[in-house]
Amino acid sequence: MDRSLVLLKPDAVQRGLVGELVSRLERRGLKLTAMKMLQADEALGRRHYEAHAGKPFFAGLIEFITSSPLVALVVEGPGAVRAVRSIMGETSPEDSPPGTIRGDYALTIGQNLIHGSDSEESAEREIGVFFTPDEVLDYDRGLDRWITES
Ligand code: DAT
Ligand code: MG
Repeated sequence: MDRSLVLLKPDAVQRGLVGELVSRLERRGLKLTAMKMLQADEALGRRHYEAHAGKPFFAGLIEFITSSPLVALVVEGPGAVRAVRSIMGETSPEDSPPGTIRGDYALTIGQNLIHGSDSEESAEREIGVFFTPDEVLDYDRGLDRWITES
């Protein structure tokens, strides 16, 4: 089954939006298979955002992601990567329409509340950055027959 790593970034935790954002993922039908709160250190931040190393915003990005606790989740469902991206909106909140998380709750690219993997390959890599295999749970949800065709 398709999976995505989701981070509810430090601004989401500080603003008390964790419940609201998790709720949007759940309501879409995505299954939560792992979730934890943690304080990312610089090494973890750099590992997660390694594709952005060397970009002008990289130092600020690492400073932000390590500035306060975040919540990391794994969500599962058909097309999970694209589903999460569509719930998030665009990278810049300015380009994100109302109805998306960034379009409803964020104003600036540097504090855009949520991370979602951009491909299935990055999802698998990023899940490994935040979770050990035994922390990602495998369980049945009875309601899945009402959400996904098998
Ligand atoms: P996304 O988070 O939508 O996947 P990304 O992977 O391109 O976006 O970039 C990761 C994060 O880096 C993004 O959420 C916010 C920050 N960022 C990206 N582009 C930026 C820019 N031009 N200026 C400042 N921060 C930026
Ligand atoms: Mg990205």
